[in-house]
Amino acid sequence: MKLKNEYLIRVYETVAQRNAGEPEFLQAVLEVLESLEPVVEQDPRLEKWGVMERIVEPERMITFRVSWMDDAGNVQVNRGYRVQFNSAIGPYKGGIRLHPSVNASVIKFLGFEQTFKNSLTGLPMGGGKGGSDFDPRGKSDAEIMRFCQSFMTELSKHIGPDTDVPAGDIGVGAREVGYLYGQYKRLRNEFTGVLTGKGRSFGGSLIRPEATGFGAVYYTVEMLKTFGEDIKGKTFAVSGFGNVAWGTVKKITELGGKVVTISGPDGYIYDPDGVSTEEKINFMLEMRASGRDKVKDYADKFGVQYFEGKRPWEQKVDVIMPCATQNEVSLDDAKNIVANGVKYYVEVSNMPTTEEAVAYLKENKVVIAPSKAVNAGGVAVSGLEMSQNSMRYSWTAEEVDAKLHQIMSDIYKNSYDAAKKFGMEGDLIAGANIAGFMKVADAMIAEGVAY
Ligand code: 2IT
Repeated sequence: MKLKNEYLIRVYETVAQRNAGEPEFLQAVLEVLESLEPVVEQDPRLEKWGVMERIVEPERMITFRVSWMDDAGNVQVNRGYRVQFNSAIGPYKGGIRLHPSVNASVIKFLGFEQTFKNSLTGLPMGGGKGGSDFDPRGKSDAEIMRFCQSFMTELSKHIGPDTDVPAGDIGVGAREVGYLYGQYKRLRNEFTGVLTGKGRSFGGSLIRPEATGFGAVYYTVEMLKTFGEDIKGKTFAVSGFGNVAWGTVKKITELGGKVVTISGPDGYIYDPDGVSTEEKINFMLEMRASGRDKVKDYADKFGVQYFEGKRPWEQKVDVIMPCATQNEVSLDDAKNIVANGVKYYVEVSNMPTTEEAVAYLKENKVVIAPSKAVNAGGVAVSGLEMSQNSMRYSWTAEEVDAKLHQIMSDIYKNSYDAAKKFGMEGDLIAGANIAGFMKVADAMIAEGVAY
């Protein structure tokens, strides 16, 4: 632990004790506290008003049983979660993740990160996250629907358009949001913007499916500008083939970059011509819809190399963009990245880098762009979906895309400036943490010690 400030050490020790056995949550908290050290030293209000010990403790955490019946008539039981982490600047907002790896630690790390990310967008959204250890892989459409209905039956008691607005995340796309929304409406008899990422016909925003990936690339373009570089002609290693990877690949290709890898839980593919034709990019959607979760299907279809059980970080490229899940880049991967002379490392999935890997990349002067800034475009367009729902109106794709673009440029600039202000110019991780934090902290002080 690199913390030196006594107050922060005390705060972290309490968090570590209170959340023992939750490594992802502690990892996310420690990274933020380390970045905030210079801020805490300069601003005595933070200790006086207990901002740090409050901000690391969720306002509320709901855990519930989700029972549902599978197609064979067997009763299945999963565990559901919703963490309502921080409401200082707006209603709780954040996705629902359906994946066997979901547990309290994962949900809390995501909710904690979401608080700062949502603040960075400049839109009035607090931090929340939810999910279940339900595994959508191999489930029928009817099973997915029954699960979503059961999950929402409990969740509906805790959310609302001015209280908490869930959305998608890993394992939750338009289909699942539709089932969740339908059940909420049936229980409440209210047509409101209680979820985002909805289908177009019932209040979804244009560009929401593309938003996370597009936003990540807009951020990357701004970052490259700082170094006098252009995205055109650059090669990219991307992981995953889900919604986020898809939007990222689509926008990189459109702007003249070339993505040479995508991956799945089974391994990765290397496509020297780039995942760049419409057919190839659309095939990512087909692989996702198939529910097989195998990127080998891409290699079989397009006759490219497939690396079973490996991750793409061993390939020599200009820019690395992990788009799959947390801690998908280890110290060994970081060593490969440095050995290959990669200069830019852009996190797109939430907290994709282990602590040791971040430290190694930093030591070796790789430019690191942090996920809570880079992937904020997804929740930003969710925020715009909330605005449109409140107005009972919808913007054109061009209007939403222009707002997304502006938000991402502002996030880059605000992060860059915040780091510079505290003597850490070029540290985009610290910059994002500081810029996201300040707004939430100011609101928490202004609103008094209530939560
Ligand atoms: O991690 C994320 O920011 C999301 N899964 C999107 C959350 C949202 O409310 O759109």
